[in-house]
Amino acid sequence: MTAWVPRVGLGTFPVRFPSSSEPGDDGWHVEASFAGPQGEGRLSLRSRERALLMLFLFSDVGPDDAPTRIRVGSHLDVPRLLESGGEEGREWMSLCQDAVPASEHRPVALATGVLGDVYLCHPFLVHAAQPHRGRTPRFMAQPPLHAKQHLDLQDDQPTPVARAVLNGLRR
Ligand SMILES: O=C(O)CCC(=O)C(=O)O
Repeated sequence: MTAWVPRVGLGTFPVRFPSSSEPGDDGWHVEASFAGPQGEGRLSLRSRERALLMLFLFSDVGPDDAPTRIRVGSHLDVPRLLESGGEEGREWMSLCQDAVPASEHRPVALATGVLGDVYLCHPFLVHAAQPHRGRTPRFMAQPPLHAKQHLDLQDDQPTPVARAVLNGLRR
C-alpha cells in the first residue's frame, strides 16, 4: 500500500514572466500541509496530509528564468520548531516567521532544469520564488503530494522523509 494519494491534477501553476518589477510574492516559506479548524494553514511534526513538496517544470528553466530558490538542508531546521505543536502542529505564518531565520545559514540552490524535470522535495524545505530576469515565461506546477497517514517517527525503519525529521530533532 502506498503512503500517499496518487495525484489526479497538478494544482497551482505559479507562472512567471520576465519583468523589471518586483514580484511581491518571493518571500522564503515552507508550504502549509493541512487546514486547521478556522481554515488556517498549518504544519505538524508528522507532516499531516503532506508527503512531499513537488516542483514540476513545464518550461526550460535556466538561472535567469526565475528558478525556485531552495535553502539546501533547511528541512532539518524545521522539525524542532514543530516539536512542541504535537498533532495540531503550528499555524503556517507563525511557523514561517521562525523557520526563515532558523534556516538563514543554509546555502541556496536553484531549481533549474528542462521541461519535464520534477523535483521531489522534503515537505519542510524552505524555498522562495524570485524575479524573472530571462526572456521567456517560466511554467511550473507546485502541487502537494497528499499523505494517507502521518509520518511514523517510531518505526524501526523510518521512511527517508521521517528519517530527516528525526535527524532534525537530534541536531
Ligand atoms: O514560483 C516559485 O518559484 C515558487 C512558488 C512558491 O513557492 C509558491 O507558490 O508557494
